[in-house]
Amino acid sequence: MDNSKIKRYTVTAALPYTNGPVHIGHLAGVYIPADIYARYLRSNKRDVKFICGSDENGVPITLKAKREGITPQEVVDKYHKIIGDSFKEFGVSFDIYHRTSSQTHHQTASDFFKTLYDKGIFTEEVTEQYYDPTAKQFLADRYITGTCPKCGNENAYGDQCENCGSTLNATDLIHPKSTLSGDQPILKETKNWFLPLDQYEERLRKYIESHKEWRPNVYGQCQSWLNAGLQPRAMTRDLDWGVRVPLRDAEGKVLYVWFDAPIGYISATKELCNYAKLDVWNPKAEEYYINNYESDKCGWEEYWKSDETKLVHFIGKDNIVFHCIIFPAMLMAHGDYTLADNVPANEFLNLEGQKISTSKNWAVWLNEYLRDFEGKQDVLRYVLTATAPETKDNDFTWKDFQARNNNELVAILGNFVNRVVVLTHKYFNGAVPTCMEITAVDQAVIDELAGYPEKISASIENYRFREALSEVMNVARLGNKYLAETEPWKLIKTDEDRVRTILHVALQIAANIQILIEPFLPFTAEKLMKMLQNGGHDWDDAGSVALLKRGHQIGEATLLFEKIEDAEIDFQIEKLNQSKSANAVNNATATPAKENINFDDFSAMDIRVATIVAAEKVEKTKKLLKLTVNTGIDERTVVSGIAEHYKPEEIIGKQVSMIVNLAPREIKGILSQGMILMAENSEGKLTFVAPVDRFTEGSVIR
Ligand code: B3M
Ligand code: ZN
Repeated sequence: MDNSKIKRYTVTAALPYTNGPVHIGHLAGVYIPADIYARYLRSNKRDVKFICGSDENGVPITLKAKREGITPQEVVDKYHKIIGDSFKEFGVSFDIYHRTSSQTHHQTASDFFKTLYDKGIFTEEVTEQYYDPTAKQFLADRYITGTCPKCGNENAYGDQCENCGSTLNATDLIHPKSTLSGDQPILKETKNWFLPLDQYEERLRKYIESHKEWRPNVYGQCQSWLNAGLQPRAMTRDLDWGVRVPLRDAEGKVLYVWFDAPIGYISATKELCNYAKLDVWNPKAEEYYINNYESDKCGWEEYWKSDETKLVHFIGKDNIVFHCIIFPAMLMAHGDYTLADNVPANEFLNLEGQKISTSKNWAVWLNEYLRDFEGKQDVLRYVLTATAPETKDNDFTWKDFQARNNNELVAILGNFVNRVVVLTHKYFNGAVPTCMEITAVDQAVIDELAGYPEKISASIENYRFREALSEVMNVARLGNKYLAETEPWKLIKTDEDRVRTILHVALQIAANIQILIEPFLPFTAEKLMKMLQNGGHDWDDAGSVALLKRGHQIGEATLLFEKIEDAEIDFQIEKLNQSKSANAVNNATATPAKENINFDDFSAMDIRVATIVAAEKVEKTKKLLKLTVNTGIDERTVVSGIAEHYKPEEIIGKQVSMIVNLAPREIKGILSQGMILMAENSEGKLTFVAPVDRFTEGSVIR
């Protein structure tokens, strides 16, 4: 977009699903880069609205509620607060953190849908969907389990088998079961409204192709969607949680969560501008919304419907299609709206070499981080920006976190600022000394400094935040190099005037860092502001060496960063290892597999179907039963350790599997000739392994 045309910016960050807290992957992928961008724009005195909120509709919320035995509203209330607090604590500077369960949102989304409906955009389609007659409701894919047709996993979901990774349709499942009642669901016809994406394909292609500057991962994904051909997609769902479909014949239907969620950006902007206020909200009313808007303080429409507005969506890579294809198609269909100028989607952040997983607790949760590293928000912001997954998946490791803190933040940035402030106090009682005579060395530093703001701006405006941050660190490196070369601590005895100039220049470098680091490390910028007693500067002032006037009194030296010790890192690694072993217990209750054997080893075992014909307790033992077994070959005695699980009279007549060629052993004076096979679970419970149907004794098992 032509920069001279831009009057204002609408910057959005993906609305997090409100079914759990946020972790470092969210922060690195979306919220830190978005915050850097918004802060940078503000520092440049640009008009910006930085928009976010909770995504509170959709099936994941209702599932979470079911699992926890609370209502969906309780789920979203809980996590809206937790997530909102985390963002605040990490200095993510949204102008509004809204929520899609709000009245303004329901109204806006409903209104949007109705506009499209009235324009005749949607196609109506009747399809057959699974329905639970007991629970009296249609079943979202995640509410159906059954046997995977591909791998036979009995606990596959209606949309996916987690065992073999196949994407499924609910109707593919063998023996489908409703998770609500446990009953087999029936197929029932239902009507839904579809957005004919295929009709927007050409316009979308033009739109995408006019943005060749987008990140290759984003551009490439859009191309592959378009090349595969777009299909109509249902914009309504049979569900009882979400924004109700504002039509008379749509009882029990809500808007598809990916229809309403991006509209959440718009409703948040409205809320921010104090726009939509309804007198009454009566979902039972014939009309679901009444245009009774009160005021529009900041003019929300300017932020969405003007070609002088630059709209930028910050998202993770799994949301690309929704922001680059579906939402733009919705906006095109509506007609009045501006399309995004860029969608800088990040790839994923892994943790210690593994995919972050909420369910496996393989994550660094923001609330836990703050408990363990109190006041160290900027350390995490720094590390997550320095290792941001901008072009490919990246890995967060605790060792790297420690190294970047100790070797970069402490040793480069903190060290430079500390030295300058301490020396100024020591030699000049904390007053900015006068700049005396500028030497060639000073001039070279001043010139280099002057070039940084533009370089950093260019990186930020092109969404290369890692690069931008490393340039800011180069300013601190420049400062350190300058001090090392000029050695004011040596000169002070012989040439005080020279020291005045050096510290004057060095203090200006520190004041520049304060401005340039603010979008990235706002807490550090704040500390610097106090230390230098330097307020009121913004991006335009950076590059200058006249930020701190001579005689200006600076504040006390405080440490910007402190070393992180091995013990703190070991503790974090240990914590992760614990979730790893907890997962091993929870997920795979089975003991690990034994080493492979060859087929001969297996076929050496003679396993047969046998029937227990008599059973009695072995005296003076708790665990043993003496069994008489018909093996088909003979009748023989076997001593078996099952007395705590079965009474002798219970098992007479039972069929079992038995190894008949195991060398006989004497147990408690009884010769045991063979072994009965038992299955044992992780709690030590035993059960017989038997043929499913009654079978002839002596039948070979192989
Ligand atoms: N809540 C998906 C996610 O958290 C979704 C983003 C909505 S943005 C409009 O990945
Ligand atoms: Zn499968």
